[in-house]
Amino acid sequence: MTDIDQLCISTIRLLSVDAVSKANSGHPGAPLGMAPVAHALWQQMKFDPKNPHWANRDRFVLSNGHACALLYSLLHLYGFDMSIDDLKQFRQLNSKTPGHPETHEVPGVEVTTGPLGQGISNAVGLAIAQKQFAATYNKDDLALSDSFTYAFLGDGCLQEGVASEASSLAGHLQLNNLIAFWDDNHISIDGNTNCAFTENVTERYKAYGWHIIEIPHGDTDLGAVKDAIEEAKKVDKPTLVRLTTTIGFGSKQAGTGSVHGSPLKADDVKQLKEGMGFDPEKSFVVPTEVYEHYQKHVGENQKIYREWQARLETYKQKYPKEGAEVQRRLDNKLPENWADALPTYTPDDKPLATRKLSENVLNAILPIVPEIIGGSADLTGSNLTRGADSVDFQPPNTGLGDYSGRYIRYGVREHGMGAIMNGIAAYGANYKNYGGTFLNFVSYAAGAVRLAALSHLPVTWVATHDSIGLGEDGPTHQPIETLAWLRATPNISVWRPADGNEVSAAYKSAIESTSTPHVLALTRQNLPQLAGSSIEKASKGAYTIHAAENPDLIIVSSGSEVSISIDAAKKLAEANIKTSVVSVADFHTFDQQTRDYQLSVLPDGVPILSVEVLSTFGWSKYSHEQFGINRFGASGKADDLYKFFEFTPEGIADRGAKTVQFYKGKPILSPLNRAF
Ligand SMILES: Cc1ncc(C[n+]2csc(CCOP(=O)(O)OP(=O)(O)O)c2C)c(N)n1
Ligand SMILES: *[C@@H]1O[C@H](CO)[C@@H](O)[C@H](O)[C@H]1NC(C)=O
Ligand SMILES: *[C@@H]1O[C@H](CO)[C@@H](O)[C@H](O)[C@H]1NC(C)=O
Ligand SMILES: CC(=O)N[C@H]1CO[C@H](CO)[C@@H](O)[C@@H]1O
Ligand SMILES: [Mg+2]
Repeated sequence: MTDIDQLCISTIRLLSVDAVSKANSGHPGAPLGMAPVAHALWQQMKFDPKNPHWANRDRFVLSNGHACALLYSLLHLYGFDMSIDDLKQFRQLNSKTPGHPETHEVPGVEVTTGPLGQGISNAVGLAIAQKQFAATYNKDDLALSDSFTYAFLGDGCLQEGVASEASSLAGHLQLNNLIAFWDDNHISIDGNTNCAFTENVTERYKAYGWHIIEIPHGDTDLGAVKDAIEEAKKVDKPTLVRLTTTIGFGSKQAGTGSVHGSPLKADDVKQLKEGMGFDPEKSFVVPTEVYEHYQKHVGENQKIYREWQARLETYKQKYPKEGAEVQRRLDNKLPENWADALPTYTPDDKPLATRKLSENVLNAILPIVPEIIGGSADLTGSNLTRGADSVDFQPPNTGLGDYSGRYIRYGVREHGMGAIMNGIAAYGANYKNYGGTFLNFVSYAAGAVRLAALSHLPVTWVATHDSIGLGEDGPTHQPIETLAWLRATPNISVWRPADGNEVSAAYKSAIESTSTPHVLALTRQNLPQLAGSSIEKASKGAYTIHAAENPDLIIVSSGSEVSISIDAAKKLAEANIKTSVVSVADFHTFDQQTRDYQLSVLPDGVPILSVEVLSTFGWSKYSHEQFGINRFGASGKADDLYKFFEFTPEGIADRGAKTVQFYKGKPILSPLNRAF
């Protein structure tokens, strides 16, 4: 280790410690332990702090997101948009240095991390996207994409199931562009990892198909880090570097759990600074040589960036068709008029399951929108998520596909799939990626779904078998609370389309989305094509699909219950109860419409009944009375279940009549009209 290396590492350590101390909150342990590897790794990485979204940059993922003071310090030293004042605002309200790294808040943060296990799984998605992009566009004489994905992860990440799912797939896929550093410090919050985490991790990762490199002296051996990166770049597998370090290196609490997540005591900071030759009275100090050292690397990287730009220009001249497509994608624009390809339907078209209608959409748009890639968690056949001409994304040597393939076999790994989808979306290049599973099993991926919403990633869950309508598989498979949970999550579009036009509207919203994840809840059972639906109307989220003049009752419903509700409305009309039906295809989209429009759909003065074969939780937002299923479902034929739970025209009409009776003579405000 040279003097300048030592000075850089000390600076990273002390910036991190000072940030945590000033906030009196945060995690000094891992930044102290990982500063050397961070210093050594970032010197090998390709990125330009002034163009943080450069498509061919190397990606860095801090899966142990609690160590974010380390990341913020690096971003500052390398000249990203991160000032010393930002570091001083660590963990304060509205700062650029939130308590865990948030990608949409901080330039240079590739993915939002903190929930352990997610980051390394996102990294698998980033690596998949890079490989897919490279295989699609690179030419023998012109490589547009040759970047790597690097990740740091701790003992915590390695204990989380999601990381195992994603790592297993990464091994199968032979993602040799993925290089991960395990901070093997034997410590987590409860102290020594020997109390709960004793398997042979490297053997486990070897079994997944990873290449293993061991660095026993991670506190000091910078050369080994450089060598490891070189070696990892040569093998045909993802690499896990087991880097043995000391948590809280240099602190009096070094090597203990107490340094994981508590600011160092004042006297500890003092001895730490003195030991490193820094003035103990000063904070947030960066020696000029340190800035200069990092700036030199930035200068070299900016040259590489300019060379790449020139390469892109050459590419566009030499390969005009692909070049235009690449440029379009880098500009985050969809192909012009792509939405014209979305199928539309009339009531004369035959009844179909919305999962089948979803397949029709995919078959129509996959050929014209190359950035749509997708996959399924081993339910390809029943979820109908694979386009007719799809090639699988697979290592060529398996004979199962190649890396330009656009269909990912996720295996039975919903949570891993969700986190990988997030990583693919975070890669950029306009990727629009979807993953299929049963709606009920989206819950398995709750951690990843929530992070997609928090970090504004436009991923799409194709969630089939969306209710008791799946029938015989029974209550273990029938979602009840799932949509309430998803609709309660901020910033997710949760579509439950009622027919083919609404399925097309749902996909239009999903593909055009740049920052909102989508869940498309689709049926197993056939549904009729409805009179009065259209892509345009459904694109407002909710609309009157069956209108009565001066209605006595409005039924709001979604998906498979819309057509039954329309039949109920006809029955009610015979009993002189004029009933309109509103199809609520997506709460989130409807909530963004103008108040005037919303109130035109759900006006004052009319009692409103919601109808959906799922939990009623959440529907009081749009209705006075709710008809749903607030218990688990049952195993049986779908038709029998609908009868058993009384989701028939008669059963709905009965609740409708009772609603009208109950509200007769009472003043009725639209549920949308509230005090604030
Ligand atoms: C999913 C999840 N569960 C729990 C936590 C709380 N948590 C934060 S750090 C941590 C321990 C992590 O240990 P390790 O990865 O070894 O980090 P180190 O202490 O070595 O820095 C835990 C349990 C979390 N952030 N995410
Ligand atoms: C893991 O297994 C390998 C191969 O058996 C062995 O060499 C190594 O010492 C083991 N590591 C631990 C931490 O047990
Ligand atoms: C939802 O996303 C929008 C834009 O992406 C953002 O402005 C808003 O703050 C987000 N809301 C929540 C609750 O996260
Ligand atoms: C191929 C496949 O997975 N088929 C499944 C389709 O969905 C039904 C209902 O859940 C299952 O019973 C099938 O096994
Ligand atoms: Mg640890």
